[in-house]
Amino acid sequence: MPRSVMSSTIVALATPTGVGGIAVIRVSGATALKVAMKITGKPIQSFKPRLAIYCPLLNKDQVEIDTGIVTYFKGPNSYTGEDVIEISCHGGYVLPGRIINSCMKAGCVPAAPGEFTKRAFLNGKIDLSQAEAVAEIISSKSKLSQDISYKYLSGKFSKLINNMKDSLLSIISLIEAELDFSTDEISTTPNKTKIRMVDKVIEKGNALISTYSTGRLLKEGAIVTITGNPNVGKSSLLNAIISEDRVIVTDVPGTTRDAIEVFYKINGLPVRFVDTAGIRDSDDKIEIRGVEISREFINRSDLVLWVFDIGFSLEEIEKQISDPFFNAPFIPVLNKTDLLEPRNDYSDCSTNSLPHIYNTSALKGMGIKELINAVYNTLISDTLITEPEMLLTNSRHRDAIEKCLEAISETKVLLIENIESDLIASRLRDGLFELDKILGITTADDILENIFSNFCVGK
Ligand SMILES: Nc1nc2c(ncn2[C@@H]2O[C@H](COP(=O)(O)OP(=O)(O)OP(=O)(O)O)[C@@H](O)[C@H]2O)c(=O)[nH]1
Ligand SMILES: [Mg+2]
Repeated sequence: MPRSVMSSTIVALATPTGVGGIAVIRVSGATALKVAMKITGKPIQSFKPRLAIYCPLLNKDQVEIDTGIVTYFKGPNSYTGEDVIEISCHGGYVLPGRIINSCMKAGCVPAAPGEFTKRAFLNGKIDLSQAEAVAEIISSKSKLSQDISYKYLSGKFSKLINNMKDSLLSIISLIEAELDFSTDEISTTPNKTKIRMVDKVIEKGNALISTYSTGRLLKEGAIVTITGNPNVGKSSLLNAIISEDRVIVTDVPGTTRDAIEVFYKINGLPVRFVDTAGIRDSDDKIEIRGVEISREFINRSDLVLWVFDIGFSLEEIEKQISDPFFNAPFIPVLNKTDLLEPRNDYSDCSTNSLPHIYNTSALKGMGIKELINAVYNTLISDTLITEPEMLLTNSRHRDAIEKCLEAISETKVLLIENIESDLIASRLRDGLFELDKILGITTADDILENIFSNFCVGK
């Protein structure tokens, strides 16, 4: 069954809505050239592939309302693989909408989110992982994650997956040939060799999977929650980290009621710092809910800054951090150290088995740089420093690789035990099927719908 019928010619604004020098409107489909003629009043021979022409732009009543540049891309040499026209007109809130209306009068329908890229995928211009990268490039929040997304778009990731596929196919063809022909007809490959081949694929898959935690952090940003008792200086610490008075600080315990997320980049790593309500028992309905929300954030944090102030003795802090009330990794912070007598410095006191306690003064800006460095170093593993060729950023891809490895690891067991079976080839094919899902060759339609519906209109 065909995945979709692409009979309509679609139109959408490709640039953001609003005031801007130029807006770009994109039209794709079989009647794109007709649309170009209608909205410009120019004859068909004016439009040559890849030639930008300066021409009048007409409204739906054929009245000239602007002049602009129209470029024709003849399919299949276009973004979508279909005939495409790109109209560059003046920007703003009104004019692009009027040109789009004119295109609709000429037979276009409005494009659904991601429909241009979906058509590019369905027409074989790009694979599914590349299509996903288009959305990721647009939504990137850091240079690093944009760099990774571009590696996907340029096909580096697809190449890795295709290499794994090729290796699997070589093993499958060896095994299937041995099942189909007798030993007189073909020479058999020792199981040891086949196991080595399977191992190589498993190795490649595991290497990719090991990059996921860093890749995900770079793409989505790490969640770093600031917790601790009321009034220890959590909000002050957040303000000091981001060098901005972003959240409310008062001397009244229980000031922060809600979880407040603040986006910040450390050496290009996107981090969502979350300031939360101080943890304590309370009868106040709002505060109780605030504490619940704090706990929810803590549980899904990549890192927690667990803040104490100098009202706590070293023994109390050590007792608490040796038995944390949550599961996430954490950095203990002793704040308000400006109020400490010099001899009471806790920084070198904590025992070796416990995490290092960072001393800060949010008020005086002391120890903040060191704390930021510790956050960065804790979040980023060595993988980033050695810059692997490719970082896995997408949980759909990770799941597929994991399922692939699961299937082919089973075949390894059968090969080791010397069990000749159709099951070996069949499980290897299951592994292949999982890799094909990444590229969109065997991806279910509902998953495709879901992927493209998360795009913006016009891409
Ligand atoms: N001396 C000193 N005072 C600080 C420091 N950090 C915060 N404070 C003061 O401690 C009080 C509480 O600060 P907040 O940042 O509101 O504390 P919090 O932990 O967010 O408090 P809640 O939101 O109520 O849980 C304020 O009066 C701050 O000025 C510090 O490093 N040194
Ligand atoms: Mg606060």
